[in-house]
Amino acid sequence: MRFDVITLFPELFAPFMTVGVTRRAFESGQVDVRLWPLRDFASDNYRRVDDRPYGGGPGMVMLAEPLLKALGAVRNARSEAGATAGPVIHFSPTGRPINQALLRELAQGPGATLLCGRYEGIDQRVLDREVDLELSLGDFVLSGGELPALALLDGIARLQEGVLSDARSHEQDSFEDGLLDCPHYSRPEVLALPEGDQPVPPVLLSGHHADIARWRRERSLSLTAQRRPDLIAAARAAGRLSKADERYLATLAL
Ligand code: 9WO
Repeated sequence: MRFDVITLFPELFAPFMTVGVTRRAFESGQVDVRLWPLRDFASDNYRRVDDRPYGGGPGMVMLAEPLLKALGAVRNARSEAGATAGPVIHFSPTGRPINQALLRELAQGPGATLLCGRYEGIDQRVLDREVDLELSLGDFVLSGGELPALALLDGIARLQEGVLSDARSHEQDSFEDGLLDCPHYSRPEVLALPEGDQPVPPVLLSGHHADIARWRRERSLSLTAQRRPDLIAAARAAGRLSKADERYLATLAL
């Protein structure tokens, strides 16, 4: 699949796309990311891409014309390459919250065009005419849409075939049940600390795989019940909780 990213800061992308388990997906072209430096689409001699807002006030607005030119160039390039157009996505706290179900959908599609805002934002007429999907990482403000774009690309890259080992894909299957993850431990068995030693939960050293699986499930259930009761309700409504899960939840004092 192909992602076209329109941004004032294309140099932010390579550092994330050349490291870690997702590197393979980007370098193989499984997730083919094309960067479109917005300044290349400025029309005046100063390569201007922003101007003052009508109505006054602080800050600058991203000009419509360079953005429309860039979007046009992306559309042509995708069509020429035989790629499906795909949605144009803009990142904003007013957008729809990104979740794992949306990442799975996008990971199965043709990709998208990612529009990264800067300054006070993009001329509204561009958003009205061109944007299919506004996506949010949560209720906070950043200085640009590049980090949300990278978050989306990272989440999609790790869903590609062959990026995670078999064992980890199974782990991911268990996140398909929509619960928070259980805690993880590794060596040493006892961590010596000034405040007192911290042992690894003994069940994890027992070698009893069924007991370990049950312990992990119960840690997931109790953490999710405490922190995200909405996810417990959703898992229950979707029939993703077993009788054993329900019995365990009933023992929790909430
Ligand atoms: C900023 C903003 C603040 C309050 C209410 C709505 C808002 N929309 C935007 C916005 O779209 N800003 C543009 C992109 C330009 C300035 C930097 N941008 C941005 C995106 N800041 N924060 C985000 C963002 C995107 C997704 N999830 C969280 C924050």
